[in-house]
This record gives sequence, C-alpha cells and structure tokens, in this order.
Amino acid sequence: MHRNRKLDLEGALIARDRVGIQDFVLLDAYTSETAFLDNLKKRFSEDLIYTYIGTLLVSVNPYKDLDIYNKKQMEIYMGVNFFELPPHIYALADNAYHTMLSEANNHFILISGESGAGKTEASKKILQYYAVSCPSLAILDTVRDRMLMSNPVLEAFGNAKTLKNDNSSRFGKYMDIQFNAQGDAVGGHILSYLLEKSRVVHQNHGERNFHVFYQLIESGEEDILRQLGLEKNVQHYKYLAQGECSTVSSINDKNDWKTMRNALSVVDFDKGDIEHLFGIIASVLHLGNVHFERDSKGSATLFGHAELRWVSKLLSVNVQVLQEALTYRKIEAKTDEVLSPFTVDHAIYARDALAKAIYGRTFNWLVNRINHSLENQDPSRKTVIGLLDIYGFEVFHVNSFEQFCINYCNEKLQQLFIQLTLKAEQEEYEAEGIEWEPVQFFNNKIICDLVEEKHRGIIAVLDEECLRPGDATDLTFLEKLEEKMGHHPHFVTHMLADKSTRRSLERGDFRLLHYAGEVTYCVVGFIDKNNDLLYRNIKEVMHHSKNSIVRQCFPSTETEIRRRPETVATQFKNSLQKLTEILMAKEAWYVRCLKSNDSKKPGHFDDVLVRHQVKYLGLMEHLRVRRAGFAYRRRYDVFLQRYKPLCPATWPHWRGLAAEGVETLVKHLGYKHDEYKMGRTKIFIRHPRTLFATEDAYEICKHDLATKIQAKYKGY
Ligand code: AD9
Ligand code: MG
Repeated sequence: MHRNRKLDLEGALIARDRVGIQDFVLLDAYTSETAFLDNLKKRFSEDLIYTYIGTLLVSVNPYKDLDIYNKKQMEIYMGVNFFELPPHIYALADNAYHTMLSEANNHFILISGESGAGKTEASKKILQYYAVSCPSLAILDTVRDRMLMSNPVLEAFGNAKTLKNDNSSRFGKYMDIQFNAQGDAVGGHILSYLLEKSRVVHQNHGERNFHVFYQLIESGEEDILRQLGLEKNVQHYKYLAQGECSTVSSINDKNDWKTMRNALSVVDFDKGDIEHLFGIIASVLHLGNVHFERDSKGSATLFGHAELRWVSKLLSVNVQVLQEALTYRKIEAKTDEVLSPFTVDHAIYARDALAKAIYGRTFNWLVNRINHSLENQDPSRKTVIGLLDIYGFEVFHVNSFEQFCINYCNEKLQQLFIQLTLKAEQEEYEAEGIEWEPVQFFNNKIICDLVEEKHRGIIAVLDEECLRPGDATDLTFLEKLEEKMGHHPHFVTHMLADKSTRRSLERGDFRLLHYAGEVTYCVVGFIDKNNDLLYRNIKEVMHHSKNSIVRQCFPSTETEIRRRPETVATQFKNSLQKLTEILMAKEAWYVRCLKSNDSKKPGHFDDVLVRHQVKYLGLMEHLRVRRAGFAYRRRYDVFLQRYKPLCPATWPHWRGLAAEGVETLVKHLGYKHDEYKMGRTKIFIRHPRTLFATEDAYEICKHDLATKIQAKYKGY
C-alpha cells in the first residue's frame, strides 16, 4: 500500500512539474520574477488560470470559456479546506463564507486588475457560487434571484464596449450580500460609483454607448419601438453612430435584451416602471438628434421639431417650455428674470448636458430601485460579504477627466491593498506575540496625496479653478498645476518634462506616473466635466415631468437650494473615502486579475504584459511578505483536530489544552525548533513544505486507518 502511495506521490510530482505549483508560497525561487512568471505561464497553458499566494487568488484571463464554472464544480468546493483542492474562485468564495459564519464577522472581496482583466466575470462567479451553495429557505429564493438578476440590468445600463474591453464597467460597484446566522442569503445592497456619463453623448472611434441603447434598437419589439418613436436603425441616432462599431462579435444584443427584460421583472419592476424607463432611454436618443441652427441675430433656433416633440412626449413635459430651456438661459435680475438666447454651441451644450443628466440620474434611480427589491427579509442578526468590482486602470491614446477619475480610484484601491496586507500581517503577528521583519513595498500613497490632498492636490487645484469666477479655462487649470505641483516626482507637464519626454507631451497635457504606469491626460474638458452644470430652467422643466422616474430624479429641492453643489471630483473623492472606511472595517480577501494579452486572444500569454502587471500589482512583494514571516497559520483546535491521528499521545483524544496538544504533536512529527512558532491562539509554520509534509503523512495515515477498518469489518 505504501508503495502505491509512493507512486501516487511521484505521479503528483511529475504532474506538478507539468502544471506548475498551485501556491506561489511553495516556489523555491520565490524572489525571482522570472520563476513567478514561468509558473503562471505553465499553468495558463494547461488552462489553469488560478494560482494562490497563500489565501490571495491570482487569476489570468483566458479569453475563452472553461468548463470549470458549473454546479458540479461548485459542489466539489463546498466546505472543503482551502489548500486541499486546485485553486479556484469558488474556493475563495467558500472560504470567505465559512470564515464569516464561524467568526460571525463581516468580510469583503477586493477584485482588482486593469481594464479587461476579468474583475466583473470574477464577481459574477462569486455571486453565482453563493446563490447555489448557500442553504436556502423558500421565501429567500426571490432575494437570491434578484441579487443575480441585478447584474444583467446594471450591466445593460452601466457597461459599454471600449477599446480595452467589449463589456467594460463604466461605473464602480460595491455589493453587500447579507447573510443570517444560519448562512442564508437574506438581502443585499449596492453602492455605485461615478458612472461615465459623458459616453451618452460622445464615444471614441471603435467604442460604443451603453449596451442598453443597442439592445433596445436591435431587439426591442416592434410595438415598443413604435410607441417610443424609434427606428430600427442604430445609424440613425447621432449618439450611437459616432463610434462606428454598433455591432460587436462578442456581444449578442438580442439575447442580452431578453435577459435584461426578464431580469427587470425579477427585480420587481412593474409595467409602469418599465414603460417609463424605456421612455427615458428613447428620449435620450431623440435628444441626440435635436439640431439647432443660427438665426439672423446669431442665436440658436430649433432645426426641425419632430425629435423634440418625441422628447417632450416621452418625458411628459411641455414642448414649448422644453424648447425654451434648450435655447435660452434664464438670468435672474434684481426683481425680474430675463431670458438670454443661446448660441448654437451653447444650445448643443445644454442639450448634451440634459441627455447626460437624464441618463446619469436614471442610473442612480435604477440602483436605488434594485436596492429596494434586495432589502433584507430577515430581521435577525446578519453579517455581510462585500464584493467590490470597479472599473480597472485604463490608458487610451487620449485620456480625459474620466480616465483621471478611474485611475485615481485604482490608486486608492492599491493603497487600501497595501495598508491592509501590511496592517493585517503586522497586527496578527503582534496579537499573537510573534516577532517578524517587515518587507518594503512601493507605497503609492505619494500618488494618492498628489491627487487628493486638501488644498494642494490636483482635485483641489481643479476645484479652485472651477469655482473661480471669471476667466478660468482648462489651460489656466493646467498653468496652476504646473505652478503648484512643482517638481513632484510623479507629475510631469510640458513645461517640466525633460528633453527625452517632452516630444510626446503636447501643450495642454499633463502626465501622472501612476503605480500602474504613466498616463498622459489631456486637460480639455476637465473644468466642464468637473462642474457638471445643468441650467436651472432645464432642471425645473424636468421636475414638472409626468414621467415618475424623471420627476424623482429632478427633485424640487435642487432648484430651491442656491448653494453650488460639490464638484464631480470632490464628490467622487468623498465617496471613495467612505468606501475605504466601509472596507477597512471588514476582513479582506483578494482576487488579483491579470490580463493575458491586449488583443483578447484566447489562450495567448503575453509575457511582457503579464510581467508588468505582476510588478505593479505588488504580487512579488506580497509573496515576500508571506514568505518572510510564516507562510501558514492555523488555530490550535483546528490543527489538532485534523492531525491528531499522527501521534499516539493525541489520538484519539487529547484531554489537555489544544496548544499543548499541538506542541506534543509537532514534536512527535519532528518539527525543528525554527520551523514553527507557538502564538497565543495559533501555530505559525514558517515554510509550507513543513505543512505539506504533515498533510502527506496525514493522507497516508488516513488511508492506513481506512484499510484497517475495512479489514476489521471484512468478515461481517
Ligand atoms: V473593466 O475594468 O470593467 O473594463 P474587467 O471587469 O476586469 O474590465 P471583464 O470581467 O469584463 O473585465 O472581462 C473581460 C472579458 O474577458 C469578458 O467579457 C470575457 O470575455 C473574458 N473573461 C474574463 N474572465 C474570464 C474567465 N474567467 N473565463 C473566460 C473570461 N473568459
Ligand atoms: Mg468590469
């Protein structure tokens, strides 16, 4: 029997050589980036896209469907010890869930990586795992279905094709899944972050508007399109035609439309809601086709009335009042209000601002409405697992205010990762009374500060320019940056660029040296987008809409309050600060997603691209932290329970303290003095090999025991 077992082990070693090592902590040359990449690549070529660094999961986007996400696979991972099976996103989800249940505390899973790396897919897999694996009460099935179905709705309205990703999240999403003490999923809550609403009115070449527009035009039923006054031709709509790529091979708008329609009813939208919602989507498309021309006095007048009539019909607002709001500005004089006509450019600006406001606010309404349907049905004690899936770091040929916000958000999450990994590690050693040598990280706090510092950061300078009356422009903003950022090591402008980089930096650009690489931002539009102004008379018109969603989106209080609202960047900064606080109060799990190649090619592993991500995500440092200290730690009772058959003194029962039992056990197993440390509640094992040798011994022992038991009962 032992001989067979030995052969099994040899087979396993050969297999290990072929498929690589499933936990980087086991890598002999653990400080070598090349060895790290070799292991990733080896596994990737065998379709093994997941690898651990301790409990952190590294995932490499395969760009092809793998047969590893199904009910059977889920069942394999349910309640199984983390390291006993090949790495999987299900294993991480399961481990977080069971830890939450046993420790009765809150957790979150931080999914990070650049645009197209697989974050949204990972978050969907986790949600599906919980939907299938958690025990269920019949009355809670609806909550679970709603949680699952909130995805297709939010993706239709909040995702779009970009040059980086055909299904790119254009908003940040944090979703709490709430569980009761028995582990039933009882409710959920979603927080959304800054939707990229400029996409509603403008898309770069090769990109699309939000999916829902194409779904409606391509697949909307004829009677619906008729009621909405829409033509079944995407090219007819200015807001859809600019990117010149309305159809995408990887996107099936027809199927997605069906899924989204079904999902809307699951999340409890009634006929009225749905009618109003589609009315809004259609009104945005009609708005895009509203044209203006210049009259003899140089003012804007409407060119053709049909489109605006549709907008007013769908939004249930008076057409004359709407027309006036799009072509005149109301200026308050001392006792009176005067109307000042717009130029054509101004009218176009007002029209686009309205389209963005309607869409952006409807998106927020949608999230609130879904939250209402996910409300907790069980008043008893609850704990949560939060799932964070945001827009990934992105660099385009031209980068604007949106990329600035998105990349800043990624800086913040990298900062959180650094803080939590170091903090958690340090605190655990401290709490357990164990000494260790800290590992040096590149700390990106310097970049976060550059962006967000009070009075001095880029956002503060931008706000100052936005609020400054008079002649503030994007260029004056840039000048202020040049003046104030001085020679900051992570900031470069045309003025400050050295000779080697100046060539690629145009006047009007500034460059940030982000943790994930350099990004050159073009300042055009920064002031406008940060101000995000919508004329008051347009807000008033919308407030009087008979479309109930529009009315809720434009409350009267907004036009009554004269205070200037916070700028977009400041609101975003504050919401990220709140998010950080929410996350810091929970226990963290990490999924680090890597993009395998830039051309979305199935199974292709681009060494340079992956190496770069491994570097900036700090995976090598994370591994070093894991290895510098103790690779594994286990609570005394858990360790003893599992390995007690390996020592006659602890088998079958150990009557004393668990810690003493563990000490007796590891001495019997021959652990050397420097291989382990006894903490207050846990044993810390320095090298994974020690634990794996123990695990192998346990397997053999289990097998022996089973054979003995079989032999004993043979005669019965
Ligand atoms: V962005 O920051 O929102 O632009 P994500 O969310 O990181 O980005 P996403 O999850 O949308 O990327 O993945 C991009 C595409 O990669 C998906 O549409 C799939 O086609 C592909 N993908 C990602 N993960 C997997 C996977 N585990 N298996 C197969 C995958 N394909
Ligand atoms: Mg995404």
